[in-house]
Amino acid sequence: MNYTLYHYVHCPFCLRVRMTFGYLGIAYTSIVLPYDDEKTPTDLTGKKMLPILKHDQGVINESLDIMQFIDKKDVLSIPNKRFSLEFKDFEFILAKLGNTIHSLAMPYWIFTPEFDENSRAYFKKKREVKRGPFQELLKNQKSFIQTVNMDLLEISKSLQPFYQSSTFGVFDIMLASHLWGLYVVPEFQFSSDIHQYLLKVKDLCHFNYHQDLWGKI
Ligand SMILES: N[C@@H](CCC(=O)N[C@@H](CS)C(=O)NCC(=O)O)C(=O)O
Repeated sequence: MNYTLYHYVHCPFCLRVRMTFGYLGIAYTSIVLPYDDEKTPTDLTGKKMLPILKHDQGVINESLDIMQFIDKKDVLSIPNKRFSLEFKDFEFILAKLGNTIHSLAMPYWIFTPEFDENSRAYFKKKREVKRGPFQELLKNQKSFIQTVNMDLLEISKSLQPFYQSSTFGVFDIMLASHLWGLYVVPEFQFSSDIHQYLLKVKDLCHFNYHQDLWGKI
């Protein structure tokens, strides 16, 4: 099976797919799209939303559907887990955490090498509609950091050493892909237990955040 993944480097939903590919040891062609490219995703799926997986029989447009599709041997038990009560609770925690992380990281993501002048302006304009001016996000940074730290304290208690489990699983992929974005925020510092956890996940997933930008995959 040939896989082509269209993705953004900063996007946590894209990162979870990349981590899954890495964990399962499956090769794929990586295409990092500029954020202001509306045509490519719309031509593929009818909407501008990544990640998109193109495979031999068609295209898939939702991160969890993609992960489930490529996990042919059901190593991560995604179909079983994703409709459980436990999963609903986890998604709720993740949505809250992700929202604060986005407010902290977005003003910095746009200055990473993934963006050029046009895609930066496009991203900022689009995201400021929902989130408010990035200048304000930066001003409110302290309170976002406090919120994230409180949430991370709770999450730390659930690491056994993986999320609510002694073995690595899909929750770890989903959690780590959100947390990874915080490494670009200079004012934020991970506690050493969360940092060590993320390095473990990185290792298991053979994951290198910038690798796709360097074009080495
Ligand atoms: N439910 C989707 C969410 C994907 C998503 O939100 N993608 C964002 C990037 S983080 C996107 O493509 N946004 C495009 C835009 O708003 O222009 C999934 O899990 O794949």
